[in-house]
Amino acid sequence: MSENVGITISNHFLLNQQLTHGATGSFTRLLQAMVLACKIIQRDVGKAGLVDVLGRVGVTNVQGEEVQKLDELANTTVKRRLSASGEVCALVSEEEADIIEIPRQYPQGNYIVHFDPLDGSSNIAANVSIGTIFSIYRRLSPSEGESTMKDALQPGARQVGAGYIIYGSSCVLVFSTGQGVNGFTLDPSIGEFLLSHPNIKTPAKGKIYSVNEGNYSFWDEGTRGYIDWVKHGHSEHGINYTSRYIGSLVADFHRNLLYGGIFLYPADFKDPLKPKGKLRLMCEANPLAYIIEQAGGLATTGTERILDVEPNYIHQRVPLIIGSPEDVMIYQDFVQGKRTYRRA
Ligand code: AHM
Ligand code: MG
Repeated sequence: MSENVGITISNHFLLNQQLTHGATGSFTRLLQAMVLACKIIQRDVGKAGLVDVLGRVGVTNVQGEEVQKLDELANTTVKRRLSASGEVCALVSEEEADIIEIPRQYPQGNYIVHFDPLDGSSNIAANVSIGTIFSIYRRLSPSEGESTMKDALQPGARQVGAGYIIYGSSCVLVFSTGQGVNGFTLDPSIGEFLLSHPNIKTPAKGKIYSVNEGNYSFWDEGTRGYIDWVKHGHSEHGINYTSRYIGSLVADFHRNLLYGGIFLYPADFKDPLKPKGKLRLMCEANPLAYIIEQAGGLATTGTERILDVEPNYIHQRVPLIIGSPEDVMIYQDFVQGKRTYRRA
């Protein structure tokens, strides 16, 4: 175990800043604002059943889904804290249709952050783990006036940092700035995130597969073949996969990151003319793809590395298959027709 286990997240940021030649502290201030936002959201999530924040408000967000009060609180909190950091020039939220401009009273920084303020929010009423996901880019042309759609639509490979917070049995923040992945757990008694999971590496192969099998009949043949093989073919060799699916992306991802395995949200053909994924490229797939690659795993659409997908619009959806490298490679073989399986 790293001797740094137990250090505070602020200390960790400062140590990293000192190691980065020429660092100005801007990025550290941005991360600290994100951490503060998440502590506030954690407090609100923890009180969900006590105050009148639980339940629907009867409006829909830009994705056509019902927005819940906690989504709005989380969205406002992230927006306010990041804007006030003075380090961002624009924000993009899963909850808002357009790029969010930074109010004039704050300095304009050089970073753009995409975020999903409260992922898995349909689970709130059942007290299931939910999370916040964020993805950080440097603007393409510093100090050239207002940031543009071009700044907001960079491929995931250009991220300079990404992370998520899981509001679960404990509150854990996992992030990477391109030098491995670290996890911090909130100690509520002192209000600090402490390094609890240094240098996370995902197992090369896992036993867990996580997918909403209710969509089975709407998948492409390769995906159906892969899941059939996972359930029936693989066990013929004496090794069994086990199924785990929470329906809360951060929670499903976090478990598989630590234990090994594969998470799939493939495109479905409910509309045969328009196959599409459900998860969003910019605020869900890219940040988790960045983290899994930093942890030794892979993330693909089935045919393309997630981090190489060229974004066309900020709320673009994409198939996401992510996890242990050997498991993801086997899935790709099925989707690309190099492997097939039919149950006898
Ligand atoms: P959202 O709560 O931001 O809308 O996120 C979408 C959620 C993910 O957390 C989760 O992986 C997925 O939707 C589950 O979808 P389904 O219910 O179709 O299995
Ligand atoms: Mg989401």
